Amino acid sequence: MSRGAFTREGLAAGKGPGVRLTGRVAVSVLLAGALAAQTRPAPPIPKYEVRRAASPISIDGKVDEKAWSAAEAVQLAFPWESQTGARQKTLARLLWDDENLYVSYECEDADVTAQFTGRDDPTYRDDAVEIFINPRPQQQTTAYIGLEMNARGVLYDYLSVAVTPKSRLVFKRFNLDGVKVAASVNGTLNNREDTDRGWSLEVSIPWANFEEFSKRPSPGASWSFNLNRWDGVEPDRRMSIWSDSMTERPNPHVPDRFGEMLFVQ
Ligand SMILES: [Ca+2]
Ligand SMILES: [Ca+2]
Ligand SMILES: [Ca+2]
Repeated sequence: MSRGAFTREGLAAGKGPGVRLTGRVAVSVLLAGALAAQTRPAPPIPKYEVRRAASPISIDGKVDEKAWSAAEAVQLAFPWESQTGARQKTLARLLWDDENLYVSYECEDADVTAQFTGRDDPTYRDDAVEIFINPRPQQQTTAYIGLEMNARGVLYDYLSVAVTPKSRLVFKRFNLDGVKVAASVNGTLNNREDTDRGWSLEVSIPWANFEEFSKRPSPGASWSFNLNRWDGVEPDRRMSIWSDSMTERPNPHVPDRFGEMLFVQ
């Protein structure tokens, strides 16, 4: 297979360790050990300034529009030493305009793999990139919207709501309206015998999806979010992340550790 672009419109994503699906909701129970005290020092909560897109972005999985060159690129880190997967670089960028929030990922990857093809499939078991968005950081019991997207551009989207300090409900039947996701593979998807170069992904999310949380952002508005990536095939998997969640085992679902999303002109 050669380089291909996969587009899904109206797709959604879920979560990794400690997730149990029960009927209408997925109950995410954070394992006690996952929140155990860490010996590594906690990095400061990072801040990302989301700039306005100065020109149109085509959601085709290729991060080559002129607008992207003005966005700050963040590189995901590898906090979990116990994992055995390759440490492959990821750059992520965000932009906004009057219609959408835009997110892009560029993933170096010598072996691009993704099996799931249906919306709300467990794409986090594939090569996948994720973003969790909390448009109302001042809320007491944190709810956020998750998007987990594999190298085919298949989306698992959900609403995650805290029910106790250590457990969350994951509503995967929540589907973002008008979301567009596309991935582009530079290599051969699911051919494990050759060496790939990587894959990239773009997503656009219309603002109306956040209206129960927050009015549309204007310059100076501050939301919170985190970015992460699952890479590799079991047993050699690895998670990388923007703001270290400070869990003992890989677990990005810690909204107290989300970074700041500051909207600027
Ligand atoms: Ca593009
Ligand atoms: Ca991979
Ligand atoms: Ca969904």
